[in-house]
Amino acid sequence: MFSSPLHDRGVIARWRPYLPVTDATPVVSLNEGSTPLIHSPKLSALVGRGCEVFVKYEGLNPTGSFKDRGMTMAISKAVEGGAKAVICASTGNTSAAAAAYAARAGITCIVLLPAGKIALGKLAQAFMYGSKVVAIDGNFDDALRLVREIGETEPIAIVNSINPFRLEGQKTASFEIIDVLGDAPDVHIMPVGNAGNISAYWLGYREFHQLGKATKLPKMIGFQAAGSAPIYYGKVVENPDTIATAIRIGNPASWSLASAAMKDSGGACDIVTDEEILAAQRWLAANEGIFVEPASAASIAGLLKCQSDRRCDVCPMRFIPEGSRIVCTVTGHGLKDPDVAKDAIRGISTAPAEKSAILRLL
Ligand code: AN7
Repeated sequence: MFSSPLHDRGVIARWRPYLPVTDATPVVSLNEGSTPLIHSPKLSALVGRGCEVFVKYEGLNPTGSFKDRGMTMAISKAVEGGAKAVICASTGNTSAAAAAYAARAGITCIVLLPAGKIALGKLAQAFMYGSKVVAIDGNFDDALRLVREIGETEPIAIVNSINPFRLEGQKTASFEIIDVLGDAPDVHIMPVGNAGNISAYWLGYREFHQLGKATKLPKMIGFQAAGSAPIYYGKVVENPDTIATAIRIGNPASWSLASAAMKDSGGACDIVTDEEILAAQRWLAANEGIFVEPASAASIAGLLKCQSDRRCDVCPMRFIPEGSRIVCTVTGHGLKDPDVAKDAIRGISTAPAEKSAILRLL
């Protein structure tokens, strides 16, 4: 199977033949991608029935989320097109990636954020990477609408996932999974917010399948947060709400592409509650040593919901078939959102600086 010595030079270097770039494209990269696909024995045991579960740990990208894969493409193409400034709306991770890659390219980055709803680590990134930050009195959907309006009249390139180069970059995660497993998995589970990423994975899986690099296509199962689940409910959510602020989105831009991915693959769109998300986040950190942000834990919460002893009303599969290879994408690093970990920190024990006192506490 395909193995490349370019894996440490970023997704454009590694996957160049499959991306819309030419020799004239100035590659703006932070060596993103080639993230680990970690086998999870405990999740495999939980699912049972001979299934094997792997976690695609996208939090290990340069800015701590999968957005870097799309942003290396979007910023490279923006610079190729002569852009001096880029703009995005974001729930935090897109803006972190846009700010970092724009800094690398030496161009201006403007980010519109829903005020008060951005995890602390992501807000810190937007400022540290030197972007112009505007917090709007509205939610992500309002911010994206404003970005579209600004893009119509101003000479500023939009780097949200409505920019098709974003999905092109993000599809490389599927290529990497096929590269490691030697084939596509049977089932792929991931969180859905603005719905670009699941659309991009499906693009990547289909492309490698058509090229004969995979013998099958996975069933794509997307999980939305119960309070922000427009695709699941089939209607725009005016006031989306969830602890998983990354996917607090009521009117996803890639709605139809994502719906097609889930339907055409024989998968499904389902929901997980905030309680299920937080429990899965803690479980994954404490049992597999993988700390992810709440939105990412929606994948794991979703997998637990798909577990073999619970018949699913939503999914045409009803059960995950015996012996399935399952990949869960965990999209962002746990350190992005330190505030949600505060409850865990509250249990801290204090002791005088003496060995005996410490041993008494253990
Ligand atoms: C950690 O940063 O939409 O379904 O503005 O940050 O492709 O939107 C983030 C989305 C999942 C959902 N996990 O992906 C943004 C933004 C994390 C995320 C998603 C996001 P999409």
